[in-house]
Amino acid sequence: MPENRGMDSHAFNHQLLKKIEQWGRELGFSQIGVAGIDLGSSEPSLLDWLAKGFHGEMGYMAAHGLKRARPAELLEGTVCVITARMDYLPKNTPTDWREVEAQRLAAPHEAVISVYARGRDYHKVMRARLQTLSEKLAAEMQIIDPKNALASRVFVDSAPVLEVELASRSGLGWRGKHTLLLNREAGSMFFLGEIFVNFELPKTATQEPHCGSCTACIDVCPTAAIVAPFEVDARRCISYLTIENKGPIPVEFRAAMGNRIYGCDDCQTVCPWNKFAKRAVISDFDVREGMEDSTLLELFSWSEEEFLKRTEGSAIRRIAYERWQRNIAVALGNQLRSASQATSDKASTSAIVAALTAKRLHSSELVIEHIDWALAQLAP
Ligand code: B12
Ligand code: SF4
Ligand code: SF4
Repeated sequence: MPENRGMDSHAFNHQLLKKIEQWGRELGFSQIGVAGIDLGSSEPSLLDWLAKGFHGEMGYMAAHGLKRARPAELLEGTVCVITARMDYLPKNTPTDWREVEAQRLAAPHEAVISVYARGRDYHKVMRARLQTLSEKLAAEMQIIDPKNALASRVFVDSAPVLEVELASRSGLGWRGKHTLLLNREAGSMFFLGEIFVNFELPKTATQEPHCGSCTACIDVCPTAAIVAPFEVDARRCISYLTIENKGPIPVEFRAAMGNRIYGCDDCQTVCPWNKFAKRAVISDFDVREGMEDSTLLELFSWSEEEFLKRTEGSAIRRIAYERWQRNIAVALGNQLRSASQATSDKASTSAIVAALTAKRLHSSELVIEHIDWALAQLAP
């Protein structure tokens, strides 16, 4: 605990928290909280989730064992965690965006990329801003007491941290039945990040849950991935299938993917609390060209070079060109099925068949298998 020139430590820590909140706002964060480090009550359900194999190929989820629920084992000396959330709806999002997203999903030729991935990669944005926040804090601590250095570490979506749990314990919202964090004023369209620190701050109050008897997210999920309230089998989730899964997409989920080619927002767009979802205050999440309102055929025509150019600084680049093509091939198969069933849409049918057949000549085995599946969707 830094010495504080006569002020009692309680008042001092409150004042410091107010400063952190102020810096947070200046850096584009929507809310700051503080959580303790005892996540012991989450350990059984984390272990249960892993034991059921719900993490699929995400080996890193199991690799850290219970360190994930024990912040002080991840960074020695951690006594509390500063949590932050950042709203990410792009600035130009229309008021009726949930209907607009539903219309996109209903138009089989459209390429649907999850809203969070249409702008700059949030890992980069959040990490850089949390790092700045942490540096401001370190400088402040130095002024107060040069003998007490801040030891801290910044996390954004880092596998070893139970982010939703920390955020919910620090009052940034409550955990919805889809397992994501929800907030009365902001829905769930925000990212989470944390700073682990080696000094005490006043813990912020938790929020009451407000899901009530609603089950909209569970009912809407195209692949029944929310196997029970608060429990997602990642292996069934379209977000996992299109982003994390490196191999073939299991055939049983391909039709349900529809035209979703990167991530999925269904359980969030249907959530009544997302009426209150907020636009980002920074421009990093502005939609990049091609990431909204493109057709599947347009995106499928990108060469690897074009893919790399267009996805520079975007989270989409993480899946690389092969998985990008794999995902679009599946969505094109779904478009082909609906176009070939509608007798009036002969032009689309032949354009899709031509694009798939041409790409097949220069693709990897993985992509070829998905192209063959797509071609087989042509109604007789
Ligand atoms: C792995 C991961 C995924 C996996 C698994 C998701 C999942 N629900 O577990 C996949 C790839 C599917 C995924 C998808 C998405 N993700 Co993700 N993901 C993560 C990551 C890295 C870890 C989550 C985790 O630890 N899961 C493991 C399980 C055990 O943890 P849990 O769900 O928190 O489980 C707890 C409770 O559910 C409870 N529990 C478990 N079983 C049971 C059973 C009962 C009966 C009860 C009562 C409770 C209970 O106890 C568990 C332990 O606390 C976090 C970042 C992080 N480091 O935390 C981001 C994170 C959760 N993801 C995020 C996002 C945005 C998404 C997507 C919306 C992206 C998209 N649009 O495609 C989707 C949403 C899918 C969904 N409904 O979850 C954001 C969520 C922000 C928010 N507002 O909450 C995070 C926090 C990343 C970030 N830094 O912003 N994700
Ligand atoms: S992101 Fe999509 S597939 Fe995953 S749980 Fe939500 S609705 Fe289901
Ligand atoms: S859709 Fe309903 S049950 Fe699901 S998170 Fe939102 S309020 Fe909760």
